[in-house]
Amino acid sequence: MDVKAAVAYEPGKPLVVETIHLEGPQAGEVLVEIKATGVCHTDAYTLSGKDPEGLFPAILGHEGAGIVVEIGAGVTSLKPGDHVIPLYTPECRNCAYCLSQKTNLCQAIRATQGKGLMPNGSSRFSKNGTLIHHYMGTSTFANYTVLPEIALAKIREDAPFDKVCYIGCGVTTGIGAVINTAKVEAGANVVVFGLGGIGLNVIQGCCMVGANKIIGVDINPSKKALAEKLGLTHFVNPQEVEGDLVAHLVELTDGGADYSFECIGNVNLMRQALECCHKGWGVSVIVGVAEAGAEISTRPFQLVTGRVWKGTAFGGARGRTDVPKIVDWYMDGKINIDDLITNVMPIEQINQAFDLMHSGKGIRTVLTF
Ligand code: NAD
Ligand code: DAO
Ligand code: ZN
Repeated sequence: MDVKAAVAYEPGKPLVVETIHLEGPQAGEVLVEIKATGVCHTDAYTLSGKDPEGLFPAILGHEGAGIVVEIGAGVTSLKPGDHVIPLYTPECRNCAYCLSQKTNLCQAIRATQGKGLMPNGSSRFSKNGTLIHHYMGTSTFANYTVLPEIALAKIREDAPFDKVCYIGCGVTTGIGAVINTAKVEAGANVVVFGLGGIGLNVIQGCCMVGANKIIGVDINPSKKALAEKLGLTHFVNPQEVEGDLVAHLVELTDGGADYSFECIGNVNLMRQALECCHKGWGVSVIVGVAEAGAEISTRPFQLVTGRVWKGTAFGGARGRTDVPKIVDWYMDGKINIDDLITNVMPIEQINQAFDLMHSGKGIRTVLTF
């Protein structure tokens, strides 16, 4: 079938919105009509050419929501008409990783997903016979896309696509980092580095679990107001701190943070996030994705004296199980998504959406089809 897609032909070049060819779903696969998709920093990172796993040409996009149109042979958990959110971290419930119950990093289709292909090693996208790669197993910058059944979370039908698409990455990553990875408890003091599309969701997660002090660190003061609306108790602009930022944060938290989250992707800030944690028990979670080849460092004595360094992917969420629950939280008014979606525009304006993101204005742009 012909589909409308934003094609990334070359690193660093604008996306081209055009008609391309999409093959129907094969065994274990599902054809989905994408109704809305968010634009995330990870798409921009891959488009920049800095992502060592980035493949071109490709259909980027991993934060979508849509409707099942057709199912391939053997698909049992979904039917045409179901509303779904694509999962870049699938959940097969059958591989050693899923069965371990210790991680959300399902490996069932990892090898082919990383090569921009469907599990049988081929792509469903092409243009004039030339292969176009899938991306993160999702490729939501197209009005129709094909995904493995295990990479789709079925959600309720009254949830608005142009809001809940954000649960496909940012919301789940931020809230999940708090609930699943750090397991922040009521009364905890928390420091969040970076108050963007991820960090703001860490704040709402902290607020949900009843954290005490929720301290946000950001060089952009325009992030303060929305962060406060979501539960931030203290805003720290490092450029206005006299002296050492870590010492300032330790003082603010009466001896160190119980939990900290790095939501920027900067290895120097990852170190500060660890070192502002409380001696003996403070846990620091790395959420931001640093540039390929970057390395973190600290004095080992930081760990010897009880601080713990962790990381999280997709907030530790098991997508098919957890995403429908997060959609319910939104529909029940327990989490705020509306205020974080600062721009909605048609897919034709996708390059403007990337420009907006790079400008630091707004939080999330959602594209509609
Ligand atoms: P964003 O650009 O919306 O937010 C980043 C924030 O950091 C901005 O508010 C910016 O002002 C602030 N900032 C930048 N440099 C700073 C500095 N030196 N000191 C203090 N603040 C600074 O980005 P985002 O969408 O929130 O994504 C954050 C990171 O999370 C990215 O690296 C992204 O790739 C990553 N990410 C990780 C996962 C995961 O599963 N681990 C999922 C999605 C995104
Ligand atoms: O190796 O099993 C694996 C999974 C690797 C991908 C995990 C995703 C990490 C988060 C990247 C940012 C997502 C937008
Ligand atoms: Zn699995």
